[in-house]
Amino acid sequence: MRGRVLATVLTMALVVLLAACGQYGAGNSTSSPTATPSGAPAAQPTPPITTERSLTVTLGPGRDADQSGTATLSAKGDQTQVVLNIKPGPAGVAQPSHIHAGTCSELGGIRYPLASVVDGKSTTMVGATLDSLQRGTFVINVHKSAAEIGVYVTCGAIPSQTAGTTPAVGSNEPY
Ligand SMILES: [Cu+2]
Repeated sequence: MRGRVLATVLTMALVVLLAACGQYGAGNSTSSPTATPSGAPAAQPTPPITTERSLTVTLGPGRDADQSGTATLSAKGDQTQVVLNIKPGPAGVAQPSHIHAGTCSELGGIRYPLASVVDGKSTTMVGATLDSLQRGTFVINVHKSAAEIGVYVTCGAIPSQTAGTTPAVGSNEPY
């Protein structure tokens, strides 16, 4: 008799406990899907600068307008800093600029986007070595505005590196 009462009490206690646990669990079940950032460029730690090589590219008149100037490319470890300094366009207007494959007369696809030029200036860290930028046939091209992307205002070719006397243009293109 006494044992049965105890068993009943224990059973009820267990039920209460389970119910409490269930409620507690339900109240706390915050199923937050951990969104993994995709597509965001991984912030690369600044590598030690082993080579301080830089070169200046002359940006001539574009196909449709003339905001000529210069681009300075500086090797920064496995990145390249690209600083554009061209004739300013309309004040405050962002002018899209890119490193394109191809030549200024035959522009290819965008290889690396650059920070839009504003008031003639733009600075970008490109995730490619200066060496690799010089192994292909690349140009820097600036557009009039986002709305008038088809209007080219300045362009200049990144000089290709030549191994020995034979220009190996595009032969080592890793992309
Ligand atoms: Cu472009």
